[in-house]
Amino acid sequence: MTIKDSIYASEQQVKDFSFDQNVVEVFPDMIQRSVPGYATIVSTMGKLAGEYAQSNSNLYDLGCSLGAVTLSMRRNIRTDNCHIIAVDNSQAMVERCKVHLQGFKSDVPVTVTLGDINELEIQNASVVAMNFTLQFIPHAQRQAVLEKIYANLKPGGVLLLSEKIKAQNEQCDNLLIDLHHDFKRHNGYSELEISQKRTAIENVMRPDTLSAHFTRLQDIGFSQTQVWYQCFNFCSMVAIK
Ligand code: GEK
Repeated sequence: MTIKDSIYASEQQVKDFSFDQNVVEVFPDMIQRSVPGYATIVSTMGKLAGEYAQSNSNLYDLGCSLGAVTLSMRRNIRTDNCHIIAVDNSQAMVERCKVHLQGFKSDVPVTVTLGDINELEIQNASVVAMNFTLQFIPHAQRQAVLEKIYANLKPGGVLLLSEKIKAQNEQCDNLLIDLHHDFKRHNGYSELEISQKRTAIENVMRPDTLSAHFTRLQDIGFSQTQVWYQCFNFCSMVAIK
């Protein structure tokens, strides 16, 4: 059963957003009502993982939350001897993710690990998924995280990267933000909820522009980079080694 997100429904002293137990309880409803195209993004990341998974390799779901992308990748893997490693630095998320994954059967092994992506060792990867996670990593560490991913991806391997993005100028950025807030209104969030969530998230989630993403990915060495989904300020990319 999905529990409705009402975390910011009452007026409160807004603290910085964190992925704690309260968020875990409502997370499926929260992400689905807040991220345009979330279901499409998750299912397509699974399909892309199925295309690019190489036999005898690891697939990573970094910032896995409750394991939606892990499940989607697992459903699509057709090659032999693949192992999915799902990582999150929220203990509450990891615990719930383990329980959630037990509800589904598959021959593909999954390891769910509590850990910080900044310190994680990545090995022998054919697919690395970051579905709205890089945006929570401090700017100063993003380059190093992506360099580590690139260095440990097999040739032909892919990074599947979804991010909230910032537009190139203030006018366009406000336009995308307004459209996103309309989407949230349409999904039942009140003005108070929208504004308190915005305050909670602004210090912890810092989006980059699309061109900053592309420049960084190309500088690191990815040979192909492509946006395959965008709705308002939410976008999903694939970067091929
Ligand atoms: C989904 N991918 O449902 N190390 C590990 N995990 C982290 C770190 C870090 N340094 N920083 C943040 N996280 C999921 C949705 S949510 C996106 C991802 C959102 C984790 C954090 O604990 C949270 O679970 C996740 O990244 C981001 O497809 O809620 O907007």
